[in-house]
Amino acid sequence: MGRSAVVVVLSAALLCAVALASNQRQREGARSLKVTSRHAVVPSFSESTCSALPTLICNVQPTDGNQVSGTVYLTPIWSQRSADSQSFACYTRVTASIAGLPGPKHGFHAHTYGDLSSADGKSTGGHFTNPAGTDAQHGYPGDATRHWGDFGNLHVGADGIAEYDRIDDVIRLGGMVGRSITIHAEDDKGVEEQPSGGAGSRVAYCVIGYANPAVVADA
Ligand SMILES: [Cu+2]
Repeated sequence: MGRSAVVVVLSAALLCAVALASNQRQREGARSLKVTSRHAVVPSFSESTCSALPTLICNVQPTDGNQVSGTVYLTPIWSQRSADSQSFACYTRVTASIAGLPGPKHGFHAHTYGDLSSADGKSTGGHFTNPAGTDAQHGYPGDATRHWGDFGNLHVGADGIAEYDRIDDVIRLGGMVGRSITIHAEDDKGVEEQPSGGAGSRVAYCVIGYANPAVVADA
């Protein structure tokens, strides 16, 4: 094979690897503003009802011995059911900006209880599963099976901040009030690691509550 042919083959392989890594990050929940999946549990709100739903906030604080801080927002968003669909529905956009995580990846979940009384974070209980009580397995947010609380992983950027922004097509905004968000010391391994992704100890947590609209408008 000539030298230029080798360069072409290597370039194609590199492009392939980049595309695969990007897909994996989306599956894990790093960033996806396209609704991708087949979950059909969103309520049939009208656009005006959807946009009138309250924004939720979770002010992240560290568990004992950690230095994590940041904010998570859950906001209603009227969005296409899929990239090529003319049909819209009311989904929840989850955004976060978190400092103080060593990286590279940290499990990011909604847990069952809004109880921050234990310094190690265990008082938040396990993953928030579907309130209807299905026996869904743990997974990443883009997987066919997942818990409501499975938000995947936070990816820490070069600046040390973990940014997260994705439209979640499974959770219902109203069902999240009074639950918690928990950030783990290690990465969430997804469906391979049942029942909760094997993400290790809890380094930060917060209670999900109603955001003050005046403060959100100023932000
Ligand atoms: Cu968790």
